[in-house]
Amino acid sequence: MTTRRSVLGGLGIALPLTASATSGANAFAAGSADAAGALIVSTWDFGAAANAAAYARLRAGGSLIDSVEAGAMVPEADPANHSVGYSGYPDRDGHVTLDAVIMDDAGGVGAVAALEDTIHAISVARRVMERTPHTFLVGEGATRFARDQGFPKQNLLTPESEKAWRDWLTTAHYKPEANSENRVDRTPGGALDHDTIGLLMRSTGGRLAGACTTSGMAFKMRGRVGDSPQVGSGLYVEAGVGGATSTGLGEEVTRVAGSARVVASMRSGASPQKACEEVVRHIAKLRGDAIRGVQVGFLALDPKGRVGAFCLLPGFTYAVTDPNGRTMVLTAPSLFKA
Ligand code: SD4
Repeated sequence: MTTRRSVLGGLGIALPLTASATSGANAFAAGSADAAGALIVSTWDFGAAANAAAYARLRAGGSLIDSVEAGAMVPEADPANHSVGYSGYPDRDGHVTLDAVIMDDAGGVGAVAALEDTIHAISVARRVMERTPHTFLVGEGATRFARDQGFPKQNLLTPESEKAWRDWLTTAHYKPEANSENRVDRTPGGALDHDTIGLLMRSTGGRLAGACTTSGMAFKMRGRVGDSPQVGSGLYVEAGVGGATSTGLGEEVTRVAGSARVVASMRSGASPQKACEEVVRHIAKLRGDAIRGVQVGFLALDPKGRVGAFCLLPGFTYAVTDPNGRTMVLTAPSLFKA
């Protein structure tokens, strides 16, 4: 065992990393990442619980993909989380529709969008990756595939979420609210909550994988798909370079293929922190007044374990879990003050 320190990019935060001598290639070939040196990052405060599940899965011998899936499943099953999976706020027609993507750094990708009646969209996305010749299934086809794969049909609209939707219908005013993900005092339906989780993980050997899952923007138009399930927008992972994930108003991320752009910037030599900053600045320049009051945040991780996070507005938080399973929730710096 050797001990080294990794500085969380640009933020001046140091985490002890206890790395074993296991080579990355060997660790990956064995299908298991070594928990001794693994690092997990995910979006928002509730990422802490997801990281804990991902860490536990890794410790139990799971692969990187097993672990990111296990992490993403936590908010999907949480009835208190009103926009991932169970109890997610519905679209404006009253249907809860889920978007998810999972990705490794060896070209494995699976995604679903507008999936219905199925809690664990991330697991269906994984089946798309592993059991179909495709990378992305949507709508009725995705839902049918979930049934074929044995995922139980479940009503995701809880009485609380249904009430929120019915209350919202009285005004039908659609205005995404920045940082609603972290509000615990939110009145159901009073805010356009959108609790996406994007989770990135690196093994001791520097291999990477990620997952992103959401029910998207509350009260969205039927058929709307955000950034989250789109490879390159909500998530992108590239071997030897890094991974990135996004949260916030998806349309502003999709417009610029945000996560792929963060990784491209890292490929050109930028640190994860600088890469997140470059893309947020680009969105701000491109969109000008159109993004006033809008939140977009990126989180990035590279094979060395450096972490970057940056957003448009103050309030974007993320959870980092070190190789010993200790988790910190940190606040990302923002481009604008408010
Ligand atoms: C979307 N980006 O569907 C997602 C929403 C989100 O935290 O990130 N919420 O636009």
